[in-house]
Amino acid sequence: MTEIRTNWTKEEIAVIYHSPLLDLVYRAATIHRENKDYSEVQISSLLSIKTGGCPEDCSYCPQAARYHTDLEVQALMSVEQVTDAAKNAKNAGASRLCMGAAWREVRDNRDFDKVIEMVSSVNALDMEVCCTLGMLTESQAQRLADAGLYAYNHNLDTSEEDYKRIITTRTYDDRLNTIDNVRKAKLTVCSGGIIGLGESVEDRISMLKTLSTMSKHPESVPVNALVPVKGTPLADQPRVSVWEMVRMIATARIIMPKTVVRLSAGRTEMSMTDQAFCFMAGANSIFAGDKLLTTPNPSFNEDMQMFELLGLKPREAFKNGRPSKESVAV
Ligand code: SAM
Ligand code: DTB
Ligand code: SF4
Repeated sequence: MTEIRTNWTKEEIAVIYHSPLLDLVYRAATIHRENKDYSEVQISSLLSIKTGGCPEDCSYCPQAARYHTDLEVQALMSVEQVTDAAKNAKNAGASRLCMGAAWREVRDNRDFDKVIEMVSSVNALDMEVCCTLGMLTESQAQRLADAGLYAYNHNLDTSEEDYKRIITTRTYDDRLNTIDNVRKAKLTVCSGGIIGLGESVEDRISMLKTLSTMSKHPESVPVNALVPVKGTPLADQPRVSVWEMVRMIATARIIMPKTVVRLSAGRTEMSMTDQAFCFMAGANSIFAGDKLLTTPNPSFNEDMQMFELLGLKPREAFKNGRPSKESVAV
């Protein structure tokens, strides 16, 4: 078994990232096969439970109130609506539902009480429940855990050095602090980033270093390609090439061998061959369903055809135990 290291240096990560592409993919694929059932892919379904009107200034995000995007703002959904959506996602083959809210942070109010009910009700369907609600205190993380939450998503998005260029309304330390609070509540951590924001390769390596030197690696690392949205400051960013996605995924796989690496936003622009390369490089999770939070995603049917063609199979829920057990793996 591959050793799990939390002392990676930027230099070591850079050597891996810049190695000849096919060597990189071969090494990542080898590690993937040693550590995981490489044909199993976790399917998460995303649901935007509260859309738009966010006070933050994340320059990639269509949901920030200050940018003029064509987004329809929607108040918090009802518990019934969320439960119905979760049943549909489960029937379509998703083992995890990730509920996203366009909030800066969670507040201890009636809306949070409602989210707690949503978590219990989706958990009762035997699905892994994930939330991404912005910043959290330790006691809020604990309340979510008590309600049956499995994972909390909180992305670093880019490097610490590059953060202020992308977001000014919060700091990198705010982000790391929430991730700590999530860990203290014994939830699993889902944290990754976006490529194509105009960052340098050094920024990508720096973000990978932050993730891979956490005292425990995140159980999932989403790798998003920027979906440029009209009205946001990053609307005119060129799309990243698939080879950059492959390099990010393969490097993440090599330095965090047990982590679920999610090929996240940006799949509508990728061919099946492109995606096959990402799976070869160690990606073992996707977001499935026609929509991410607010932007399009390939349909379930297309994805199932791709799985069939590539010989991949959806991973069942709670394969590594429930969070109430002491040692939850990924
Ligand atoms: N408001 C919460 C927060 O920021 O943590 C949760 C929702 S937020 C939309 C979740 C993540 O979506 C962001 O951290 C970012 O990584 C990703 N995201 C948002 N807009 C994106 C875009 N246009 N392209 C790719 N990823 C995006
Ligand atoms: C993650 O890393 N990517 C997802 C999820 N975590 C919450 C969100 C992608 C959002 C893409 C833009 C949108 O659809 O609004
Ligand atoms: Fe708000 Fe999250 Fe979008 Fe930032 S990424 S504007 S915090 S919804």
